[in-house]
Amino acid sequence: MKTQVAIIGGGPSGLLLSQILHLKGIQSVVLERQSRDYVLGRIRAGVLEQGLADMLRSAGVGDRMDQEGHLHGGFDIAHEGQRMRIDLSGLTGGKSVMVYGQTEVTLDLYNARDEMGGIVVDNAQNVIPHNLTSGTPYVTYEKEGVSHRLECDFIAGCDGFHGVSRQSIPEAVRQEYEKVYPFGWLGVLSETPPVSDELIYNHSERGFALCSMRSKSLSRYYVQCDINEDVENWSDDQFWEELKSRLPTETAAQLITGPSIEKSIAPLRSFVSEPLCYGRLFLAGDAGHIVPPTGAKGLNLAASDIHYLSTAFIQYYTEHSETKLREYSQTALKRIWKAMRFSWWMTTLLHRFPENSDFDRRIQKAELEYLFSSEVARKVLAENYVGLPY
Ligand code: RFL
Ligand code: PHB
Repeated sequence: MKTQVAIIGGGPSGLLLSQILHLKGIQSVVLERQSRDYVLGRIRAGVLEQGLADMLRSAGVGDRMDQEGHLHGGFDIAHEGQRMRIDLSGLTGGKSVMVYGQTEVTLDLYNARDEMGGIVVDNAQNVIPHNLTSGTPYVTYEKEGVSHRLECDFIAGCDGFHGVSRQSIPEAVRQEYEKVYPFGWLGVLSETPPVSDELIYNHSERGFALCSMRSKSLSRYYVQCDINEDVENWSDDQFWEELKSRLPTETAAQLITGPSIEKSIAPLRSFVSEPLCYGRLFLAGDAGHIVPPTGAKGLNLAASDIHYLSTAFIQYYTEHSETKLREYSQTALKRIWKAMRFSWWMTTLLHRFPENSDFDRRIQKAELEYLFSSEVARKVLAENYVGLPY
């Protein structure tokens, strides 16, 4: 088989890239290790920046998002029993975020690829990129015991943090920057109405908690938990009790609880691998970087990578110029590091760090009080939360 761009990974990065390239007449094949049901069963992000929402619209996959998603013009931060609204729209000249699940984005992209005859190979095993520094790269994989070889002009590594693409770049070429946080997030999805119309990020002595949602009847809640915690040790009742203990009293009183329909623990990590390219291989999304979920930036960063990378491929195929491909890593990393800083800052602001000294705790309290008292501080937060320009 031969194509122009071989895409490893059928998550949001890979599917969006394939969809955008298709609309410009550029061929691609997506190789996904898991089954489609597995990919669509993963509960992940819920907050889309305007830049991503606009990209989905111009890629022809924004209709359901516009019908079923919810625009949020603000969110709350709670601290010491007080709730403070961050008026995203008022502080950013009218910008907002879209609350629409990553699962739905992925489903819309799969449906669009199917309708347009896109090739997405699922259950592709042992995917290996080859000949990266030559003009003739290719990818080998196995499906149902049969070996395949996919020849291509370029390889896009969109296979997430645990994928094969980043590992294919020689260690001597890769520079990795990492910060692992000493806690995780225990998340619950429940068919209950959200406790509030907008998201609430809660700082409390017992640790961080987030009240989020997918729709008017589907809630997503998270509590900071120990990194070594086993999800099996958390009954639904325990989860709700812990969540309530971290919310302002009035908010806790309004919380409607119910059985969980999904419960999982995610570790928190900041990670960047530089550069994002090696020969004809280009990394995008979680394959090249990870942020802790506190700033809601992971999926949105994947989208900005795909914006830069698709623009570069389009330039290559329509203008025969490699300029943007050569600049891709540098251009994408500039925005990535700003989102790294913001996600680290929001995580530091809102979590309980076991190793923190009394001094560290007073600084954290001062930082929260500054945010509650200064519109300038809230403006900086809002500008980053809605998403920096591409
Ligand atoms: P993905 O989604 O991990 O997809 C990669 C795909 O590659 C496949 N794969 C392989 N395929 C072939 N061969 C191999 N060797 C392969 N290895 C892996 C995988 O099966 C998978 O299908 O990466 P992508 O596309 O770059 O997308 C990134 C986002 O998924 C991620 O950044 C976000 O989910 C992060 N995130 C959030 N981001 C936001 O922007 N807003 C949020 O509100 C938000 N909340 C979250 C989050 C992530 C969370 N978790 C679970 C880490 C909340 C949570 C709890
Ligand atoms: C979510 O709804 O899953 C979500 C929302 C905001 C975040 C992280 C996760 O910052």
